[in-house]
Amino acid sequence: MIVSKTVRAASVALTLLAMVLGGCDNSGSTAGDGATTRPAGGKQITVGFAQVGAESAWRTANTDSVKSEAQKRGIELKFVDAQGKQDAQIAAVRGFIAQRVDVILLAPIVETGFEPVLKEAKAAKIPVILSDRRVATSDDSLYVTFIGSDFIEEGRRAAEFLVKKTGGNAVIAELQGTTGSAPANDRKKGFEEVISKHPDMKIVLSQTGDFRRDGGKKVMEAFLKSAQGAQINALYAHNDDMAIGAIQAIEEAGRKPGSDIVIVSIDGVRGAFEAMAAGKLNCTVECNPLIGPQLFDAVEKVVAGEEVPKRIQVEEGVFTQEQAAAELPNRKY
Ligand code: GZL
Repeated sequence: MIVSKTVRAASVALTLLAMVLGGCDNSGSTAGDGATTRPAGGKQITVGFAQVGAESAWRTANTDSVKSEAQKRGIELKFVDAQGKQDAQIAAVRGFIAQRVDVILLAPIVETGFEPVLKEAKAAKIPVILSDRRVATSDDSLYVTFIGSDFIEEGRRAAEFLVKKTGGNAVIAELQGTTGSAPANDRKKGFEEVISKHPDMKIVLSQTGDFRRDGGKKVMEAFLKSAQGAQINALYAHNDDMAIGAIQAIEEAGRKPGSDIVIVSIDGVRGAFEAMAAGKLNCTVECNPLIGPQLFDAVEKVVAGEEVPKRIQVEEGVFTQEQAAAELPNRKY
């Protein structure tokens, strides 16, 4: 077929325009340095990722894992940092639907309120993969799979450590994660399930620090100034960042974190291992953020029309002070 030079030039310009607009839309940049290489022989896959925010070291490691894995596989990643706002996350998903991405990755900030936009994605025949956190829905056709940790088990492991460390006798302060989020709900549930078997272990103060270091510090300062402050001899923090903030508050109050107040937290970030090596944190329950490879294995299966299990677990361990120094060099986040 003979195509005039003018028509060919116009179609090249239009394709280029579409690629430029698609790569730099307001939903963020493509992965890594923006360059994406088409996988050998494969269709260029485009994924939209609506991330929670950048509230903790865990989240930063999680974002890096997703971006670097997309880059490695030549997958175009449209990334949105929702900065902890659910309506921004919902708007991002709507944007991905409008851009007709191949797959949507969603790390839902909270468990509820996402069903309407998930129904829109389903109506648009764009598969959704839940990353890191789950949504509360009775209709599991709204997402292909949920890839994340077992937060209830993480809460149990934190409590089991504290039972052993305190001999089943503790006055506990609790720093909760983001209100309404699956990790906060489930870590509380798993922890309480275990301590309910120990009548001398009581949570006397509990409040959200929103998974943030400054939140943990601020709330712990208030706990220590409260009427029960002097009795607190154990702290359960839903993540390491809040524990690290609380450690600062405990020291500023003239008490010794890790001994006057036994501290257990969750994530297993580098800062937790440094705090344990310094004797200021007693245990961190690992919650692995490096799920980029598992997420994109699932993306590629979905695009290829292959089956993906509804639930993909992330394996993780528990680390105490005694192991911290030796384990530190091995930590990848
Ligand atoms: C858990 C993740 C939590 C981490 C926090 O999978 O959603 O959110 O525990 C992070 O550090 O902010």
